[in-house]
Parts: sequence; C-alpha cells; structure tokens
Amino acid sequence: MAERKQPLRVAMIGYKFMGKAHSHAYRDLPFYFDTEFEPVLQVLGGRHREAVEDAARKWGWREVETDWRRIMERKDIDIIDIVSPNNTHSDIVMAAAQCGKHIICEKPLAMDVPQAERMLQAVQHAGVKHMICFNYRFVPAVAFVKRLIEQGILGQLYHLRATFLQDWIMDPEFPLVWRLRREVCGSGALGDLMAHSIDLARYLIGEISEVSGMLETFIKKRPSGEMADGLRAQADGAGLGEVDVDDAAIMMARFDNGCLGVFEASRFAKGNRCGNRLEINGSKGSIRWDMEKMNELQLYLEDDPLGIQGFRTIHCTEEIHPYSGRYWPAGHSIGYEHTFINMVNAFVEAYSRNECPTPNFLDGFRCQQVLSAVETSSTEKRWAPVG
Ligand code: SOE
Repeated sequence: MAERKQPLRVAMIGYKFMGKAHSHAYRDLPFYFDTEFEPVLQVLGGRHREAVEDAARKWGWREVETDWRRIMERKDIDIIDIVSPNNTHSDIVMAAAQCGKHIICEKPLAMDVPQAERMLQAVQHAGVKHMICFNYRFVPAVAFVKRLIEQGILGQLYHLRATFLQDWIMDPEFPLVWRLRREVCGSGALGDLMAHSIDLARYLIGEISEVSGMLETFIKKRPSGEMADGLRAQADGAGLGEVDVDDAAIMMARFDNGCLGVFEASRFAKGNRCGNRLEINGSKGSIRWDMEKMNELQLYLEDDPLGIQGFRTIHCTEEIHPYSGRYWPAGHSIGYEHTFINMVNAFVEAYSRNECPTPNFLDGFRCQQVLSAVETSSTEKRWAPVG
C-alpha cells in the first residue's frame, strides 16, 4: 500500500491557459515525484460560475468560489495560486499574505516596480513561502545549461542572445484582449515574453545593471473582445479600441559581470509560436537552446579536435541530465507541461524543507526592475540603470 502523504491544499484564482497548466501540474506531481506533501486541488476561483464549474469538473477541483476574497479566511487552504490577469495579482497577494497563505503567482509579478516591492515586503513580513512562475527555468536542458556554466565548461561568458518570438496577434482583426490592455496587463510582449528571457538571463548569467530599450506597437486599434482558451480570442462586437501596450520589445543589456545581452520579444514574428531561444558565447564554447525543440541543446566546445569542431546536438534526457529518472528512458521527450510539474515540485520540496523556493518574489521584483528600465529607456531614448 502506498504511504499516505500530507496534503497541501491549494486554492487557485483563475482558470484559463495557465490555470490548465497549473492544474495539470498539481495532479501529475505525485505520478512522477515522491514528495512528502501532495497538492490537493481544493478550490478553483473565478468570477463566472458556469465557466469556473466547467473548468473545475474537467481538471479535478473539489469546489468552486466566485469571490476570491472569501477563500482567504478559510482555514483549510494552505496555498493561493494566482493565474488571473496581471492587474489582479497585487490585491490577491496582499490579502493572501495577510491571512498567512503561501503564494504561487504567475508572471509578471506586478504592474510596476513599487507594486512589486510592496508585494515582496508583504510576503517577507508575513513569513510565507512564495514563488513566481518562471517555468522555463525548469526545462531540463535549461537546468543543464546552468550546470555547464557553473562547471566553467563555457569559460568566461561574453554574450547572451535571447529571443521570445510569437505571432498569435498578427491579424489586425485579433481582438483587444486583456493581454493588450495596459490597465490590465501592464505591458505587452515586454512583460509577457521578455520577462521570461530576463529571468533566464538572471538565472544563467547574473544581474543586469543597465539597459537600452525600444518598444513598438504595430497595430494601434483592434476590435473589442476577450481571450477564449489557450491563445485564441473572440470579438464581442463592441467596436474598436486603442492598443496601448507594445507588440514588440528590444533590449540591449549590460550585466554586472561584464557580459553583454541582446534581447528581442515580439508577437509579430511570423511562424514563431513559442520561439523562446538562447545563445550564450563564452571563452571556451557556445551553447544554443530553443523551446520549440526543448529537450535539445546545441553545444560547441573549442577543445574538440580540429576538423571535427562544430555544434553538436545533445538530447537532454540521459541519466546525467537534470530530472533524469523522473519521466521516461533516454530519448523519450518531455513537453511544456513538465516544466510546470518540475516547478510545482520545486515549491513542494522547498516547503517540506521549510525553505522559500526559487524563483520567488525577489526574482519577480528584480525582473520588474529590468522591465521598468526598458520602458524608461524607450520613452526617454537613453540608457537606463536597473533599480
Ligand atoms: C502568451 O504569450 C504566453 O502564454 C505567455 O503568457 C507565457 O508566459 C509564455 O510562456 C507562452 O506564451
């Protein structure tokens, strides 16, 4: 008989794309990881009863609640997981921290730096555990890049080239969904996509000290509408509205350790669906990673014999690679959803050691500082310091 695990009761606020990814991760965690605590999908929160009930039924949540404030006082909830739009994060975090709940929050953490700082102070003051969902840190190939860098395999780091390219809003008829409205999301490709690249850069290379940024909105007006599922949307016939966030963001960055970074995030890069890519060049070698082939790395090492030098492909599913043995035998690929399982595992493992997981709100706050510096630089047409 399997040993009974201790429950970690989760209430999740929001139930769209990220809600699906998180629900799946909670459900599948015990399948792959032998953790002391096991997430219980206790309450799913959302404003529209019918839709939230439907999601709860599909994904296995026990109860639903249409007013998230009612969840906070409940004694039978340990974790509040926030997957609702960006402008809701702060209120939910402040209330959850005050009620002593542990918090998992989607990115970007906040709408701006002062708000992110208040959220960070609130969780620190409350002494609760907190995590920000930069899920790409948990791609095994990315975790392996981190290991290679720490082992000095790439030598001294000179360059990072990071892109996050998508194309789902290129049709001018694609509606003005919440992800394109500043009052709801804070920024466009910058906070949605480049936030991930900035986090990977901080994780792999180190802190960014100054940036030069450029933001552009290609399509200035769109028909009113809202997100459906995944990255699809529906117009509601309520006329045209103004797009007040960036469609594309570019950043040049200087790192504290002397490394130089070039970043590009766009929702107007035809043919790129999830073009989250990295190239790092060091004194001894270079490495490339592409989320669309997430299990692979391209590695070039200068010590390879002359004549056979070149980028080799490594499939990061061997026993030596991070997360090996959790999923399938070598060569049997894993996918996007596993990044969330690994992330939830990091939370649960840290929780059982009574530690705060990483990445956490400090990482969310630091990322927010970089996002804000890009906006300052773009508006004022000058280099901007971070922080
Ligand atoms: C949409 O652009 C989106 O779902 C982002 O919100 C996610 O953070 C990214 O991982 C994939 O694309």
